[in-house]
Amino acid sequence: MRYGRNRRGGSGAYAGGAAGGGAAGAPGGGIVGTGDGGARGPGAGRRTGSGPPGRGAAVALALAGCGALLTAGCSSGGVPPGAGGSPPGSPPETASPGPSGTAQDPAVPPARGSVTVSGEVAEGLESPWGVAPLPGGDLLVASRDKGTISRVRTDTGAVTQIGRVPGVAPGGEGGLLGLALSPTFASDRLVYAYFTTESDNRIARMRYDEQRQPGQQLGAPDTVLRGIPKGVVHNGGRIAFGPDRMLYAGTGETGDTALAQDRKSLGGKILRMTPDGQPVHGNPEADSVVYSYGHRNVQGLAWDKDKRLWAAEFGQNTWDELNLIEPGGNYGWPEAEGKAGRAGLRDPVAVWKPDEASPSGIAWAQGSVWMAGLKGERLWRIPLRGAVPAAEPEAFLQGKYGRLRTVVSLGGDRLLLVTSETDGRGSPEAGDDRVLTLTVR
Ligand SMILES: [Ca+2]
Repeated sequence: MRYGRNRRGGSGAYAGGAAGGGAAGAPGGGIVGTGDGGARGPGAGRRTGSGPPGRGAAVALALAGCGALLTAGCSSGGVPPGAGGSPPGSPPETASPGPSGTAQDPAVPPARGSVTVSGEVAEGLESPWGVAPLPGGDLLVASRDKGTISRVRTDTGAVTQIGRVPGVAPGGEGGLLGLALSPTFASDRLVYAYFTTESDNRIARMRYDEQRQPGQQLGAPDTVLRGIPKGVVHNGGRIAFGPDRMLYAGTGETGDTALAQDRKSLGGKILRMTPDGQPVHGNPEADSVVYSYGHRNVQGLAWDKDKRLWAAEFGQNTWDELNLIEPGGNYGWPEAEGKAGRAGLRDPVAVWKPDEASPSGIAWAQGSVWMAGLKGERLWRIPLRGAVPAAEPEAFLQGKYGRLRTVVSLGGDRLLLVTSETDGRGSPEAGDDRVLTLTVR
């Protein structure tokens, strides 16, 4: 059974599309940068398929030991035996003519991957953005424009609003954005949210009380960090707890490019803070939550099995970026976009033309980073050999579900994927937006 519309008329096999490591194409092709991945060109509507899938497609999501750390990437699940480096005495790579030598190294994923859409968890969602899997398998999903959080039952597909986040002022790319569960959610029931208000972007936490009436199950927000600059565009918005149980946030420069290099500003940064919103001891600068800078608009955060932090951000006209984040690193914007090779600036690990990506969420699974493209309407797989790509990025699901906003690891080979056709830049069709489950390799 195929769950998606397939305007390209494919066979339903979700084989990878064109590789696109960013080597081709002249920069500066006159594309208007939209920060959040602008709308497709005219006439690009998806073919209406054979109707929405039955609710029988809903699947149960076992959480395989990932607990509350699943918000944007689970670093604990699915680690293959022997992962973490080449075993001593492994054959030299020259034994393999391929680019990755995967046959000899179980820690490196194959050069070519696969994606199977295994189910549809929910449909009919309005401007979904952040997703947080709950212990037991249900999901919390944020509506950017409604400012509400809903619970999705993964056994029935039922969607129930649990509450509204007070103070959300949606507009442009702003609104209720990322969600994350407290690392001690089992005892404190705290849900973290990143959202745009009338004056700023901020992070607050609310207690989720399932004993109360639906719609009134969120306690009063406790703001842990305020003063992240807001704009019509480039609000960042992804939050996630890392393997160190600290809270990370990707922010944007709001269109005021100078903020990205201003280390006193919280805009155009990756932030690292305690669960209370305080600077973490050991951050690059004392008494600052700034962890890395020189970013344009970061909406993707994930950790690999070796606890490296990866981040995706939107380029302006030329290059979207996947970066390996080092504390204190300057990632270039606005001095550089893409790979500049300039002293003092950290180059991205991989780049894409914005038409092919415009990346929002990322997740790590099975040795690869998986990156959801908005304007690109595809899921990118970036197989990794340690800190570098093991092979060219590979595209999946191209054009099948429209704009893709959020991808979350469920551990092992399973991902959640959230579409973004109702965000004002898509062409929503019956059933949009959706949450899908994927099995990947
Ligand atoms: Ca950069």
